[in-house]
Amino acid sequence: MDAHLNSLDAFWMPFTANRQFKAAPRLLVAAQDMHYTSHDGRLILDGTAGLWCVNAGHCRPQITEAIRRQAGTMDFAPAFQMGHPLAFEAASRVAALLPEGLDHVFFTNSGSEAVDTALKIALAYHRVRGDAARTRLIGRERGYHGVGFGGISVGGMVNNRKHFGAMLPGVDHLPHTHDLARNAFSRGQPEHGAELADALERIIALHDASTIAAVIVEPLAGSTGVLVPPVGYLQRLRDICTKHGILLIFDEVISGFGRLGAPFATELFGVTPDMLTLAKGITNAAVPMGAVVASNAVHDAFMNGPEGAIELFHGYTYSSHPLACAASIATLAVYEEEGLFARAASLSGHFADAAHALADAPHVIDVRNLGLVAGIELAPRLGAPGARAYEVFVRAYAAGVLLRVTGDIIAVSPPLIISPSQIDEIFDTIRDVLAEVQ
Ligand code: PXG
Ligand code: PLP
Repeated sequence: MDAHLNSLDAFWMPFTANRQFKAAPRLLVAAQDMHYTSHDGRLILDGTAGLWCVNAGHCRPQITEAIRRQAGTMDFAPAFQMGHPLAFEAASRVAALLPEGLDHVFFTNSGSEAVDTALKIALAYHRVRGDAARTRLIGRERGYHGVGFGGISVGGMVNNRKHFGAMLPGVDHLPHTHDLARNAFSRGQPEHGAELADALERIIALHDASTIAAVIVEPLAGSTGVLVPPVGYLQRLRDICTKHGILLIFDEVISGFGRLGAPFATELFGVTPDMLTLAKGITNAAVPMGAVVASNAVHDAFMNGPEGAIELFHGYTYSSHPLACAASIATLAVYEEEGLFARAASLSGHFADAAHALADAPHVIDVRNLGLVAGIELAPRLGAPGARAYEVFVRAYAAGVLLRVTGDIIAVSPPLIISPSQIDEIFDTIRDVLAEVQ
């Protein structure tokens, strides 16, 4: 076909109402620190850190320079039976941010690939230990683990699953922890719901522990509307998994890298999984990258057998891509030099106050928060679920603030460099917009 460079037709957009968008496009053309610039020249305050990923703010010179430098030094190096120094350095630096014993990092290019990788490692782990009957995987309702076949199988978002057939066999789901009747307007962790973890015991009683490989959950569920774990829930999952020899995987693609006011959710909650999955903030989103961090016990189980044997038959062309490694090393340095995880913690009180001030705004049925994440749930319009929140999103963008909505829930997750007055600007804009929508 002829190339019509200004046509919007060729790009099939992900997770987008393509026809609606192309009729009234919203294009971003530049970004710096807390702001995007739109194609019509407006500054847009970034209330979502891109898609929960630009934790240090946009176009930070230290990160941009590291990528530029690496692009001119070595564009690509194969990672299969070859190595390059930045891959080892990036892995060491990521491991150093995590609790003792989570010391081994496998690189991918996205969160979805990280999830599929972690599930494959879990299956292979049991097999290399002679426990090959452990093949069952347990996810959770309202979980989001990306869009690979593994991720949608253990995930719990109906629309992401129902179009795609049978997916992986042998998957069960825990109940989600969202409970407005008991926990609406909780500040921080909700009080009720630790007992929902006991559903795992019932799944185990049904199938027998000897058939179950792993449980995967987001410590804080982001995509499905900011579901904060009830007090005691994650520890109870950990205890049950430990008791039955089941691996526990925390998907920290969103909760990692300071989002919750700690380096990772595992540290914030004091619960240590056997593996965790990372992406997004690992490079400040400047170059795509994901990772699986494995416990020493998981990793070491593979390091038996003949020395010349490949231990894990898995990897991507772009695992540990040099530009991603350079971006990650620079990103972690910015986080550390600017104390951004501690900054997120110190801003979280003001952020919570600003979010909860919306409790009496029109349509609001819940406000919940943790660290620098807030979910504001709206009553759905009769017969049109999601329509009200979508209108809030469109109007807020017109008013100069980028939000993210899922169903009728507004999610706020700004870069960790945000100022208190910018926090106010986001929530004031939401309040103004809520007063306008029907
Ligand atoms: N796990 C979790 C917990 C995630 O949040 C993924 C895996 C997949 O990562 P990739 O890099 O393959 O997209 C995610 C991604 C949103 C939104 O606004 C959330 C994500 C991605 C895009 C939009 O809710 N989370
Ligand atoms: N498809 C074909 C035909 C390939 O050759 C490869 C990799 O060599 C892939 C898919 C996988 O691509 P990637 O390693 O980027 O995930």
